[in-house]
Amino acid sequence: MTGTLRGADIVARSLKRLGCHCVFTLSGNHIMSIFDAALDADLDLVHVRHEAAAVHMADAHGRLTGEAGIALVTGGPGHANAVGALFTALGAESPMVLLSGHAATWELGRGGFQELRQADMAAPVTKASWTSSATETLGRDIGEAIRIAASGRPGPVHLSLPSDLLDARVESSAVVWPNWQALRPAALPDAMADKILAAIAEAARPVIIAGPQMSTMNGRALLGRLEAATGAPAVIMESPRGLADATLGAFPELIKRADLIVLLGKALDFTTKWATGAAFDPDVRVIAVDPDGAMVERAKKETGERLLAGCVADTTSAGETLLMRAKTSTPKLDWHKEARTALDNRPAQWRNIVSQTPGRLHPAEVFRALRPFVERDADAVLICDGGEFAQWGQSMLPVRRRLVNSVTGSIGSALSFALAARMVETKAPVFAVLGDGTIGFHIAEFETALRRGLPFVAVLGNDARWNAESEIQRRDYGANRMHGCELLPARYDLVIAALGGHGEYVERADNLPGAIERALASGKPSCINVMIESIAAPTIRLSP
Ligand SMILES: Cc1ncc(C[n+]2csc(CCOP(=O)(O)OP(=O)(O)O)c2C)c(N)n1
Ligand SMILES: [Mg+2]
Repeated sequence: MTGTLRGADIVARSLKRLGCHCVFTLSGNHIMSIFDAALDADLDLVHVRHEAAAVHMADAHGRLTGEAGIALVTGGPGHANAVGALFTALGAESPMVLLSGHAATWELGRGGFQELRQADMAAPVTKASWTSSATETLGRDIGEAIRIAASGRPGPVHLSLPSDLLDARVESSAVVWPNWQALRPAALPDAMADKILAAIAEAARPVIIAGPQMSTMNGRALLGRLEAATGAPAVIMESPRGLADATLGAFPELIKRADLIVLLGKALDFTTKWATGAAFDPDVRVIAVDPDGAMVERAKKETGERLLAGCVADTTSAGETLLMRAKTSTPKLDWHKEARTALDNRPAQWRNIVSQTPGRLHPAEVFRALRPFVERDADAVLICDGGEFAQWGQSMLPVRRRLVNSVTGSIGSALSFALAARMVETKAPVFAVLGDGTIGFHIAEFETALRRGLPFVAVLGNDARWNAESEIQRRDYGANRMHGCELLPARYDLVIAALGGHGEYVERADNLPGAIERALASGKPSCINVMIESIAAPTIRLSP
């Protein structure tokens, strides 16, 4: 006698079996059976205030742990709210799965409650997207979703779960449990690794560009070792600002001189300006190593004869193979030194730049004050989100663990990221640097953080405007045509205090260190509302 099992229990148990103990979720009719099943399966439901926030949290969990984060939302409107946030996870190459409740199979095509073509809707922003079709195979579907999310170039996967399949009971013996094993990574063949290393050795000015997937502590460490072994500066490109990402210092001047670019899991796209045109030496050669054959093909199409080699291989394993076989190559000391000088370059005047407006700080003043707090703990997590203000933070705060809103440039994820980061990192400080426009997207997640006892410090640059877009108006249409981007200089700190968190209001630079200290000491989710000047993001050049 084997007994029967309910679909929802199969889902909950499968998640547990696969090591997913925590699910970021928002309730809804279609998924209440899974909430019920979570009790017996001992799943921790972190319930949030907007479905997109659940996706952002699963995204942050995926990026920080390397293991798939799970978001669970209800069908129809819940799913629709969640989908936009998948774009961020896709751009960040983050392993995560969105599980959405779904109208019952018997309702489909008949105007069922919240019936929507959910899988079609999520398809463009996921690696795979489908609807489960039988109760018996729900577990297998979940295993498959997680496997796809974590394999090759990681990314989001969507699975819709019709409510009748979740409610149905099936014989336990008929259940197909997930049999998840990571796919063996596609290896970089030794001969190809040697060819790439030889090309790097022969090049005078090689640069290695890695994709967002490498933006983890392990990924950064691997790139650091590869750089040391080959003498080729290795950078991660994960910002929509592309070559002009302030994190990369005077990168445009460096890349223009490169004679070889090795793309290590970095898709040739708008951020790299397709390695073509005025930003590059017309003869620069390119090597593309990518988990996705389509990206190798794209590199061939974009660079033609200049593509020295292209190979499908998983990024981390390719990096490890290169490192293992790089031992004999000779580092290029001069080029490497020049490159590091460009990448680490920050204008000297940033050290003493001060605001010209009473009652408002310059962004550089904010990050000069924040830097010692970030540097206190090597495990600190930094989150940067929004427009111009956060760019200063990205540029001025060196950290090992950083989450940005991805090459998609989709703003609004910072608070959700901070909350999820605190669940992963229980000791070191978590700082979220964001703009006043951006905080509005998910400010209610402070309530989630308070309810769950998850402290972090949000450093809010309040210039009472969506400045990134204002700057575009100033540049393209003129200072007298700037409109539709102004906001109130609102007291977001009081909003957070009213929710029960810790709020600080700062108008003077000398008050900021004390405010940061108090926010950290409060042990609460905190918001330091810093009134700032509207200043464009920095651009960094070697010579002024
Ligand atoms: C989801 C989304 N909506 C809109 C935009 C366009 N956008 C990019 S930055 C920005 C302004 C951000 O304002 P704020 O957070 O106040 O930062 P600031 O630029 O003022 O420092 C906007 C509207 C976007 N990138 N993503
Ligand atoms: Mg702003």
